[in-house]
Amino acid sequence: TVLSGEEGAVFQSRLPFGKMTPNEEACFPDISRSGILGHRVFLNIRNNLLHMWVENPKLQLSFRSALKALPPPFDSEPNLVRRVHSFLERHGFINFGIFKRLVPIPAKKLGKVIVIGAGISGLAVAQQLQQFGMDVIVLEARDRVGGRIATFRKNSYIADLGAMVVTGVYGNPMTILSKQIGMDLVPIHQTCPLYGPDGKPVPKEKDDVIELEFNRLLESASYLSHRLDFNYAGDCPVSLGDALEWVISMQEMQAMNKRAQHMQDIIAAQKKIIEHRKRIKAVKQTIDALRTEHISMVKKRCPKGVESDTSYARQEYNIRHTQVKLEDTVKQFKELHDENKRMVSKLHELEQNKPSDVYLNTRDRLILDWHFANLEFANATRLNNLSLKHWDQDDDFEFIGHHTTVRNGYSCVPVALTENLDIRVNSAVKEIKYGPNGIEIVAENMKTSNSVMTYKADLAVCTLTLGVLKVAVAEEESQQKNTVKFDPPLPDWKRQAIRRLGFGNLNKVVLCFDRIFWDPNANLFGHVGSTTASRGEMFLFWSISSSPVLLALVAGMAANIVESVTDDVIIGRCMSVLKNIFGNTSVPQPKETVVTRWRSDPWARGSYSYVSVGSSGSDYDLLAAPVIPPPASGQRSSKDAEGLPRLFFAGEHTIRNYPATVHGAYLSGLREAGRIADYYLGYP
Ligand code: HUF
Repeated sequence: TVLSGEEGAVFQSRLPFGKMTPNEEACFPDISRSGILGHRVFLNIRNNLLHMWVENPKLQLSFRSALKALPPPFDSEPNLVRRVHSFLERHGFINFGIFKRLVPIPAKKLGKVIVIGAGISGLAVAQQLQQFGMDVIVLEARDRVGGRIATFRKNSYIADLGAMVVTGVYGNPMTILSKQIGMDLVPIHQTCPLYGPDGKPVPKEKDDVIELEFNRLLESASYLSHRLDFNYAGDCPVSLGDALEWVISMQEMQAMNKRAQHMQDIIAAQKKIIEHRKRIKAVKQTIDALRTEHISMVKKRCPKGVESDTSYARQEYNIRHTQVKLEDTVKQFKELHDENKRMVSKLHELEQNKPSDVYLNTRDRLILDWHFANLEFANATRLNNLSLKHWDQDDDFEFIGHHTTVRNGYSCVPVALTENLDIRVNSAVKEIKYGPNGIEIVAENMKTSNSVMTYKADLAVCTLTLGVLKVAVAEEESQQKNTVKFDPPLPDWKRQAIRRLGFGNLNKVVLCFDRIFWDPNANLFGHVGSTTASRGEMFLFWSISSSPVLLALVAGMAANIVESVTDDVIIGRCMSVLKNIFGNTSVPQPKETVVTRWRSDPWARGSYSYVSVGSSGSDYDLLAAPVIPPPASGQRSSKDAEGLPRLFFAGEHTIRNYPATVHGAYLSGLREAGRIADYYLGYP
């Protein structure tokens, strides 16, 4: 219920319902200072407007229609309503995406922008700036839009080669886009049966136990980092992988200690039994002696009246006394004998319940490795590359609600976002020159080789992937021929952040069959690899299409290795994994196949960013920060132009709270459009 109505709309917009954000306070200093009543009026207007937009995102929420729909008394302050409306529009809280316009975009353009890259972030920033009245051109090196959103379509087969999952519904801008665009969102059934290296199903109970252990290991690693501040080994920052292996070796040591303790317990129990048996033997000897004595006494017994009464009484007393002693000793013997039995059975029990001398046996370790592979998939890199302290710094910003896939292919989103934009595909940017008076972009036409175009504009938005930026910086430093050259070179703080933050890899193998031979009710199934090193190789299969298509994931170390192997070999590997699970005769030859190679892709150079060892969340902020050109030497620039940023950055690697995602990239585009408008169009 919290997630519906006005409160739901505010939650969907990632804003606090009853509070102004720091950004709002900065943009509305008068309200911020005005006390509780002023705050209430502001929040009521803001929340009402958000509600109107979220309820009907297919239609522009114009200032006029908003004012008309506002309940009294909030409609009595049109000036404030106008300011709140402009604020929400500029910062991408309302009127974003694809919707029917009520107010036409002004014909007179307010400045010229080049957007580099037609991925989701480039398209978002271009759409926003165009509706703010700027003149926008998008330059894209590929022959298509979408970048790392890429859908394979052939006959009835559909498969996403890049982004595939909309991770969470509430707060996700993709939820609004899905209402505007025909996105066929289908929730994923998260249950994932596992098959062992031998192809046999891993029992659910076993899988649950190992998953619990996996979570415990992660908790221990987090404890090491956040409670014990074990984040450096000497001068070197520690990786998540190091910490996990360290905790595992501690567990192994503990297992060995437990086993040693157990052996000692057995030896102690055996010693006790030996001592006990000695006592039994002694008691037995006492019994024998007493019995002999008693028999001899009885044999020598004189009848009454032969001796004196006193002697007779002593004789009878001695016989009786010996008999009692004998009976007591026999009783003691029996007790000792019973105790011996108890001790022996305890020893047997101990011997039979030997603790394992290893923390995990080979099979269990491989199942644990499967979970590590899954984590390597989520982070697009080996665990040894992830910063122990910061790898999950964005966890608190995960959206709630189910995860969905886009059944009609994710590319429907970037394609829809091209509406009314001037996009030049096949235009590979080679040079980005920026100065106090504007920018100049040199782009090569990929279709007609050697044909070069120069574009001039007031500013540029660079959405080149972090992988491409890394290559550009490395080439610049080694003075190699540049893929993309920045002129002047990017400032040192930017270059260092580019170097520090990680850019990972993840690959997919698409297999299109003529029939389904797997469980049609499961969206996922896992395959446990036969070695730790190969744990990421086809470790997970997805079945999310309405046609018989399987998607195999190649993550971690295997993601890079696979890129140097031919398609035939990779498909062959997939087929042998599937035949191992479903049987030779059940698995037909695929009709179509695709293998991705995101690291080798010159326009991506990897899959998505991660917080590498030595990096932190603040590197995302540095990557987002615009660049102000150094003052031009010898060139004249107007006073106003000096100190004005000309180079802006968007993309999944520039958004600290939502990195490595489509929604993050999209939000980074909205953010930059707001920032550019604030600089170039003034405050609303
Ligand atoms: O690469 P982009 O799409 O980056 P983005 O906008 O930050 O979105 O756009 C950059 C553009 C491209 O179009 C390039 O061709 C172009 O710049 N370009 C140039 C150029 N060099 C490059 N243009 C002109 N001149 C030049 N010189 C790979 C991947 C990603 C995800 C998943 C799986 C795989 C295999 C599943 C997944 C997911 C998500 C998911 C990440 C997003 C990415 C976003 C970036 N996923 N995200 N759910 N991603 O695991 O939300 O399931 O794809 O963050 O698309």
